[in-house]
This record gives sequence, C-alpha cells and structure tokens, in this order.
Amino acid sequence: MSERFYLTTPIYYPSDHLHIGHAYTTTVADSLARWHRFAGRDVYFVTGSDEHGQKIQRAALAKGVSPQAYVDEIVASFKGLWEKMNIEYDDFVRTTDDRHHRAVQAVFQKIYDQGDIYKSSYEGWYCTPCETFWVESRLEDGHCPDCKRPVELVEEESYFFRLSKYAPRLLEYIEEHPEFIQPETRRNEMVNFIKSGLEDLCVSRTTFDWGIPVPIDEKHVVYVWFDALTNYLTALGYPEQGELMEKWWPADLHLVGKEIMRFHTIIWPIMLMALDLPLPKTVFGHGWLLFDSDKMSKSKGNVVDPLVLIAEFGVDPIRYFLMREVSFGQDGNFSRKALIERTNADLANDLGNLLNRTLSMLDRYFSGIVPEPAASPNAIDQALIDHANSLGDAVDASLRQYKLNDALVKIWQLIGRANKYVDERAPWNLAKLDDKSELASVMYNLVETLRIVALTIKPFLPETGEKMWQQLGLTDLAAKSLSDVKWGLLPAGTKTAKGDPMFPRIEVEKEEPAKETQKKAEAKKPAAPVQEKPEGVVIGIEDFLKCELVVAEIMEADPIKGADKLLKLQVDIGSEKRQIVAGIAQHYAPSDLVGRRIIVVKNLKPAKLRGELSEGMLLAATSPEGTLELVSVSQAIPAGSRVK
Ligand code: ME8
Repeated sequence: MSERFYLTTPIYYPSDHLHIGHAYTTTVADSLARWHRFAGRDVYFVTGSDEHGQKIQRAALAKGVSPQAYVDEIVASFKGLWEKMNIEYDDFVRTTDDRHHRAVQAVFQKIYDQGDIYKSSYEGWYCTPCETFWVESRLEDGHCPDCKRPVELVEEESYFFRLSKYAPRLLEYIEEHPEFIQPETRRNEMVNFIKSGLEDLCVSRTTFDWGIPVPIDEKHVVYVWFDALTNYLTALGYPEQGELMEKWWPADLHLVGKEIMRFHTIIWPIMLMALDLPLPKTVFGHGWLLFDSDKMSKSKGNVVDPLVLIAEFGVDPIRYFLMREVSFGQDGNFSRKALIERTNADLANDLGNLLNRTLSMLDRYFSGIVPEPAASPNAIDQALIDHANSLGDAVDASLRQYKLNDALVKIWQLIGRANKYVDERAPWNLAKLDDKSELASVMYNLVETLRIVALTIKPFLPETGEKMWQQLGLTDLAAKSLSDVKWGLLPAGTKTAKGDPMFPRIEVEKEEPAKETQKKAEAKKPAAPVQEKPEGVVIGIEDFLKCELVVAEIMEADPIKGADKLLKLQVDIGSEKRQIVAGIAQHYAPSDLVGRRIIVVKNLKPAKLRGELSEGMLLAATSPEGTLELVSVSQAIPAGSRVK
C-alpha cells in the first residue's frame, strides 16, 4: 500500500475576505499536497471555513444581514480565490455543514458522557477577535496577550472541559514525540505554557446563538474553537468509524500560523485524548507574513489582497514568492518591491532565460528537434547530469522536513548550474565544428535538465510546469511522477515548441517614483534598465540651466489607493496648477504637507504612475537612516519663483 498523507490548513474565519497571509498557508499546503501526490503518495488535503462564533455574528449584524447570508457570500469568495490560485483541495469543510454539526455534537456528547465536561459558571475575560478566554493573570495591561486588543468581561453559565486533568499526559506525549510540535522553538513555548498551569476550558457560550447547540442543553452553543477543531474529523465522516477515518486518521500534518498553536497543540490533542483517538503526527506552526514588520490584519488596515496581486503579476510569481522568500517557520516580510525583484531575478532571468536561450539554440542548430546525445559526457557534462539526477530526492528530503524554501533553492541551484553550463560549453563555438556530436550532447543535456526542472517545479508552480512541458514538446504530464525525475528519459527526436517568454520582466519605472527606481539600481539584479545617476561628472552651467527648478506651494495631498508609498499632490507653481505623484507617503502625512513651499522640476517630461498623471518631480534629501525630507523654502518666497 502506498504511503498516505493527510494534511490540513486552518479553517479561516469568514469575518472578512482573505488576505495574502491566508494564501501563504494554503499555498504551502497545496504545494506539499501536490508534491506528495507526485511522489506517489496517497494524499488527502482539507481546508475550509470557521463560520460560527461571536465575531461572525457581530460582523453580520453590523452589515444588517443574517449570519448565514453573510458567511455564504464570503465563503464563496474563499473558494473563488483558491480556484484562482490553483489550490487543489480534496474537501472543504464549512462549519455550517450538517455533517459538521453532527460531528461536533457527537464529540461534545462523548466527552460529556465520560465525565470530562461539567457545568459551572465562567467569570473572566474574552477576546472576541481571537475568540479566546483569558484568565486575568495572562492579560497584558488589560489587553489580549495575543492580538493586544481590549478584552471583554464575560459572566455566564458554561460547560467546562477538564483540560487540567490531561496536562501531564500531554507533556509526556510531547516529550516522547519530538516531531509532534514543529518547529522546535514553538515546542518549547507550548511546553512552557502547559507547565505554567492549564485551567479547565470553557466550551460553551450562552450570550449569543450563532453556533452549534450543546446537545444536552440547547441554551448553550458550543465554543467556537471546540467546534472548529473538530473539522479535521468532520472531513473523515466522524462520528462514523468508516473507511475515511480508518484510512486517514491520524492526520500527518496540521499546518497553522504560530498564533493558533496553543489551540492545536494543547486543546486539540486533549480533545483527541478524551475521544480516545490518536494524535496528529505533526502540527507545524509557521511564522507570519509581515507588512512593514507588522503582522497583516484587516483591523490594522495593512493587508495585501491576493486577487489584486494575481491580476497584476499572475499566480505563479505570487506562489513562488511566498514559498521562496520566507524561511518556512520564521516570520518574513511582504513587499511589492521584493516580489518584483524575486520575479525578475529568479523567474524571468534565471528560469525564463534558460528555457528561452536553450530552445532558441535548439531551433537554430537542430530545427527545434532534440538530437541524440552522441558524444560521451566530459566532466562538466557529468556534473550537470549528476546534479539533475539527484534533484528529485533532494527536494523530497527538504519537503519531508517542511523546508519549502530549501526545496526551491535546490531547484534554482540546478537552474543556475545549467545557465553556467551554457557559458562553459558555449554551444555557439561547438556549432562551428564539422563534427556536431558534441553540440548534440550539450543541447540534449540542456533540454533534459529543463525537463527535470519542469517536473520538479510543477507541484510548486503548476502553470509554469505545464507551460514548460508544452514548450519542451512533451506530453502526458499528469501521468508523470517522481520516478520520471531521472536522467535520460527525454526521447531524442522530440519536437520542441518555443513560445513567448513565460515571465516578461516587470518594468518598475513606469509605475514607481524615481526614488524606487533608484533603489532598484542598487539591488543585486536590476529588473530593468535604470537611469544611472552619474557621480563626479562636471557639467556646464548651460546643462544646469536646462533644468527648470521652481518653488511650488502644496495645495492638496491625497493617498493613492493601492500604492502605499505614493501621494498625489496638487501644487501651485505660480503660472499654473500641476499634479505631482511622489514617493513620500511613508515619510509625510498628507495633512502635514498642505501649505508647504517645496522645489519642483517644472520641465520634466510628464509620466503616469499607478494610472495617475505626474507633471514634475519634487526635490528631497534622504538621511543615512533612510528618512526623507523635502527641500523647502519659507513663506517669504512666492510660488513660481525660479530656483537657480
Ligand atoms: O484563526 N501571515 O482563522 P483566521 C501568515 N478560524 N499566515 C497568516 C497571516 C499572516 N499575516 N494571517 C493569517 C483562525 N494567516 C481560525 C482557525 S482552525 C481549526 C481555526 C493564516 O481566519 C495562518 O495560517 O484568523 C493563521 O493561522 C490563519 O491564517 C488564521 O486565520
């Protein structure tokens, strides 16, 4: 029987639309699922939506619709996003599904019947955004220690779950199963949390009704986390002990963000112990995707909408960035600049160029048909062959340890090796020889490397894998598996079909201000030709005078939707009003700008930045720390005055 792999993502709250942080977890899960399928394992991949609780009820109320209508609309958008991102899940559990209702009531009833749930009353604190109960001693300045928002005092009759009773057993389990909580830093945090004392957990609420009724007492609804965690069993048909439960439980991997590790490594395993079910093999708590070093969240207004990014860049650059940029387990920063740089450097430059130049040469030297590798390999050929031949196992080993970025680094090392191979073996020189056998081998080796890259890339970047496969003139990709990542399976005689570049370079100048462009020039691999700023060049006065610098008064300043670095300014330059788009939003609030007299270049060719016309450029200086200050004059100098 083939090895099996059951993996899950958190089921997300439809309290709002999903952002790139949610897409991160789901993309990782999808790539793992696709990889294990590709490696011949039997995979079950489940995601879903966590639709009950006070937070959702309040959100629906605020919108003036029923909670069900509210969640129906948002959950449809979840599914739409996953489809766009090529997420191939096997099941999507909605906690409003009847099957889930049955599973939760069965779990509650069983634990109650055996005496691990009892009735008492709760008086304490509750964080609604996190749907978490807190004892006073864990609060920080009266705020939720997780999300730092205010908590509410709750006083109500409740059912309690005897967490405390199971704490010693859980600690022992964690100690004996080092793979259970990963990465290791999170294991230590969880162990410390348990050792500091577990209180019994309140598992029902009475002050609102958007939830699953407690089976023995319909005044109560089941606490939303007790409800949500059960989804991992719902997907297997629990409480029926059928084929699905038998085949897939325990789960191999619950993939979650680090902030919900406590629920998954304390409450959930104790629920399972009480149900007499085995615990999941691994709960992996990954880091956060940060935006300007802060966790993205809707309430902070710093979220990045994946749909907007996909529309602009396509799906695979986003998938690639999420998995490559962040060391899995740790926090990582999202920025548009980093996304563009990654796409240009790794996808357009390294991968795109390798495919393009290889297929162009093949067209030129062999009319696009893969030749027989006639010559025996020299040391350089052999190094490439060995590298490519070991790639499949190397990627598999990284993924078994949840090192996604390592896996991608390994693929890109082979791509880098192949690009270097082109330069080392210089096919254009071999083409001058009468004997074409060496040229044939070199070209075969390059196309064969690309075939291996396409296969290993596909689980991470499905569209890219398919496009490469097509250009390589190969068929039947869906039937290929890890055993095809083996040197020499490319049939000579294959007719390739070179296409358009898969990743055209993203030209940033068109949409970003000069400051951004300048930063790009300093980056390791510029995405596009940039204007060099000459240093130490002596110019004549006539050159300087070509530049018409004038004093301008800022009349209005406004943010630009979707461009967090830009502000749109209406300025008076004496003779006329102008609009200028400037990259100063992170240094000045719009209200601080109105009335200032600044210096602008009046005769700069107008440009469009993010769809907004910019008719001129303002002058500013940057400190070594990166803060920016506008060059200004006092109110004594009227708008329109020439600066010389
Ligand atoms: O917690 N960086 O749902 P949720 C990385 N319903 N990952 C992020 C992220 C960020 N900035 N923001 C969100 C819930 N995530 C519960 C789960 S499971 C039984 C119930 C991802 O909508 C990450 O996986 O708040 C995180 O754990 C999850 O979304 C939280 O989603």
